[in-house]
Amino acid sequence: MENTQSATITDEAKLSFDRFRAEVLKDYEIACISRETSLLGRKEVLSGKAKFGIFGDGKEIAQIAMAKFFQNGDFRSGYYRDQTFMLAAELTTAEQIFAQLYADPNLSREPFSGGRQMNCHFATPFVDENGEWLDLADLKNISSDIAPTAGQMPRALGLAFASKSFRNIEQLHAFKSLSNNGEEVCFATIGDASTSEGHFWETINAAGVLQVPLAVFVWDDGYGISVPKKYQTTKASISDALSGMEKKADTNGINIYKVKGWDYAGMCETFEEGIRLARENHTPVLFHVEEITQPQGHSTSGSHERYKSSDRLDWEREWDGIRKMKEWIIANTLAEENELDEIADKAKLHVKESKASAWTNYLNPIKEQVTRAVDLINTMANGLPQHSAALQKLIKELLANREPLRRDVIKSLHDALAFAGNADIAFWTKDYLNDLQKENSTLYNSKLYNDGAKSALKVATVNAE
Ligand SMILES: Cc1ncc(C[n+]2csc(CCOP(=O)(O)OP(=O)(O)O)c2C)c(N)n1
Ligand SMILES: [Mg+2]
Repeated sequence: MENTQSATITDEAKLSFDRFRAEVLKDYEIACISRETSLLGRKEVLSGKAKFGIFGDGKEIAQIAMAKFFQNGDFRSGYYRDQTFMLAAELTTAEQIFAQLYADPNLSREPFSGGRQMNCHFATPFVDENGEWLDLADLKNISSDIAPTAGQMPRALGLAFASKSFRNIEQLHAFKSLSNNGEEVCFATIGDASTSEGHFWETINAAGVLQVPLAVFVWDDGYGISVPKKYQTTKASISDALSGMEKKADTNGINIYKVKGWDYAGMCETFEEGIRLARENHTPVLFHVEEITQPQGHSTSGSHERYKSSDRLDWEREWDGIRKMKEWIIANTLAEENELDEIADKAKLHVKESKASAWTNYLNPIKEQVTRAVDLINTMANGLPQHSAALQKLIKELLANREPLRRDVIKSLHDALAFAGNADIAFWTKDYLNDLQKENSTLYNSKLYNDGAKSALKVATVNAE
């Protein structure tokens, strides 16, 4: 009898160890996928396939830990660094990140904004196509990212305050699809430099007074673009600067934790506690995630080698979160180096394939336009011998462009028509140019506002009497 019991305990212990190990290795894989996405993403911009890129390299491990506590019904109100969180929460794929980088207007490939937003600006829908609320209490929700830094803070406060209202106001208890008795937490993310903004301070103060389920993660990589934090944060530490707002047993306020951005196990433990208290008691929490890096600098518009010392660059390499996680896995005998290298290689291949597929899907419709435009210009060249050479030159140039944009097709058609004047043979070219202009306008200019049945723009006017 005794033997059977101990065998069962051993089996269970082994099972739970296997599950733990699998989860850690999966996390390591996500970190590698995210990093490779950042590295290849930057290359795509620098080689001209996208206009601008901003990525989440250096923040991978912290965001994987954060995603573990993000539940259905929760909201994230964050900023452009959160690609790893999105991958870990299974709200995006590497392929979608590339589709957005290329500004693919197809919503099934770029579901966040259909190519209208800067890259790494995420969103999930809150309403269906008729403007009716989705079952938000059963979904992981992302409030649309916006470019003005710290702009995510007031809306994060509002979302957290909504949960408090759903819990405390009886008339709201009926709205089960919007809230599960206020059990939701709003996860807000912000960079160290943006904590200097008024929106941040007002939000933190209001959260401390109102006692709302808000969890703020400060990704402290020490810089706001090229400006080091000593020039913009009192005591160069946002948690020290905020310490007077810390909640004590008999006061309101916020819980404040300091963690290290490379410390996988430490962050998992600390986030678990802070988020639990926010969810259960509506005590706001701020995690000051220190010692985080940005291996490629701020964005594709600059080189951090120009403003970071070589000591700082060496330190960033040494304390890279993925490197530290790898060391931790090996030190805890969860896997050996070669297994981790295999995971990293597999991740690289996955990202390479995702990138290629996103690019092909983005380019194919444009290539079809090129074929049609070449056909039409060719017909014009045959019918207008005096302009044949010039028109053939346009065709040659368009075909030589290996990565044509919609704009290049439009330009070729436009230039071709300039030669044709009012000649009858230009009729179908004009017609096609017209169609493409309409199509492009729908692709990028529609849906900037709610254009559904409940659009504010559809409210009937009441004329003054
Ligand atoms: C309101 C506003 N001011 C300035 C900018 C330009 N800007 C974009 S990112 C950035 C630095 C942000 O640094 P930090 O908050 O530390 O975030 P990090 O990029 O380091 O993660 C600035 C100044 C902006 N987008 N919005
Ligand atoms: Mg920063």
